[in-house]
Parts: sequence; C-alpha cells; structure tokens
Amino acid sequence: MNFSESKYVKEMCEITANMYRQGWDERNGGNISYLLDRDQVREFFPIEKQIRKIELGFVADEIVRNKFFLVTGTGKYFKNVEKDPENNLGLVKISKDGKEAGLIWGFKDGGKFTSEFPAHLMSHAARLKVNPKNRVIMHTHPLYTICMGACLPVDEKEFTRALWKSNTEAVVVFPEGIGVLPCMVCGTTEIGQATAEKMKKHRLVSWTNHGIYGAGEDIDEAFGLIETVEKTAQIYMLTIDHVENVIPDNVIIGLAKLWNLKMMPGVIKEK
Ligand code: 2HA
Ligand code: ZN
Repeated sequence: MNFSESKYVKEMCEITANMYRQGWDERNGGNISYLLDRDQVREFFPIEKQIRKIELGFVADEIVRNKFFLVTGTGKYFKNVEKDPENNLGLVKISKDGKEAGLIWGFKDGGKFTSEFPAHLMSHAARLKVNPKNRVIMHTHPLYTICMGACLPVDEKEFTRALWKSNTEAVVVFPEGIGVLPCMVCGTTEIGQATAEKMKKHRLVSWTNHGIYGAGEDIDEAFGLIETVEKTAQIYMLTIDHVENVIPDNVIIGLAKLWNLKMMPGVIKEK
C-alpha cells in the first residue's frame, strides 16, 4: 500500500479538515505532529530511506532521536491537506545526533516541517517522559480560547479555575489544569522550551494572544482536550458580562471525587 493511503495520513487529512471547518486554522495557522513507531513506518518504507536532510536548528532531546514523525508543513494550509497530503505533510526521522531530520515521504514541493517543530519535538520529549504512550502534539488557533486568554491575567490557576467553573466537563477532561504562557515570539526554541516545561504537568498549554497546544496518546485525545477547552471558553466569553450561575466549588470537588481525579492543586480551595 502507498503511504498516502495509510491510516496515519488519512487521520491527519481528516483532523486538519475538521479543524479548518471549526474556524481554528486560518491560512497557515496550526500544526500537528504524530509520532509513528518503527514498525508502522517499516510497513511502507525501508527503514534507512532518506530523500533529503533538513536541519532542525536545535538539538533534539535524546528521547525523540531515531524516532519518526508525520508532521504538517511550514506555510501550508490545513484547508489543503486533504486534497494534497504529499505536499502538505512530511514523514521525517530525527537523526541519531538530534541535529537534523531525514525526509522519508512528503514535502514534495521542497518544503519542510512547521516552524513550530521545536515546540513540537520538545513537547513530545516532555510528554514521553510522563507518558511513554504519548503520540500527538497539536497546535491550533481556537477563537474563544484566544479571547479568554486576552481577558484573564497570565495565570494558570486563574485560567483553569475560570474554565472549571464554566462547564462541568472541564475538570473531568483536564483535572491537571491548563498551562499558560505569556505572549511570546512564536517559532523559536525559547517558546518551545517554555511550552515543554509546561507539558511536564499539563497536556494543554495556552499561548496568550496566539492559540493552544494539546497533547495525547492519539489524535482524538489531543483534539478532544482542545475542543473541550474551546467549548468552555465559548461559554465563558458568551456569559462574561451577565453571568448569574457559575459552577460551585463543591460541585467541582464532587466531580473530582466521583471520577477519582487528581485536581491541579491551588485552583479550588477544599473546605
Ligand atoms: O504554523 O500556527 O504558530 C503557523 C502557526 C504558528
Ligand atoms: Zn500558531
């Protein structure tokens, strides 16, 4: 079978089209990286296959070296992935020394991976150390999440609390809370390091005035986290000026007890 028809490429096509239709990924906004296992790649390619080398511009953590990533391309539009995956996506293998990536498939017009690849690889490394089953890092620009970040102080406890108090699903879906970064220059190793630092404790990281990162064992988990934040942020923003009822602390605590969740400390005060 051709890799273009593989389950992995299909998953990337479906999710980018879906995210585009949510209105989250205008123009070239958003990027996704999907870690594939050696055996999953070996089904389609000789393991040493390399079309060309691409410099990473930083040294990747040991845990992601020799690993394979299916990743969206820089300057490419989510809108177009489904029509032409081989141009808009690439499959790369991180080199043994962590300094470059070998292209195995895709980026057919000479392109390369997303400008946010440092943040992706560093986040993969951070999540893999917490959960060896993590496979996906997803970045996107959801409208209400960005609005909410603009309306709140840059404070992850306050952001988490505002989310948990707006939607009963929120504490259940992300009991560890959301990490928050201030507005920073994107596409740099600095924002990558800052994101990865937050990823040690959170599967979600808000980039103030920009968007959000989600991590998961599969595309559904990463997407599900982000769509829950976005739905909740929509509730928050649509009620902000006239809210009568927010979720009481005892209900949030009750939900956490019911589902046996370990809540981010310091967000809700246990009485
Ligand atoms: O790839 O979303 O953060 C475009 C972006 C940059
Ligand atoms: Zn972005």
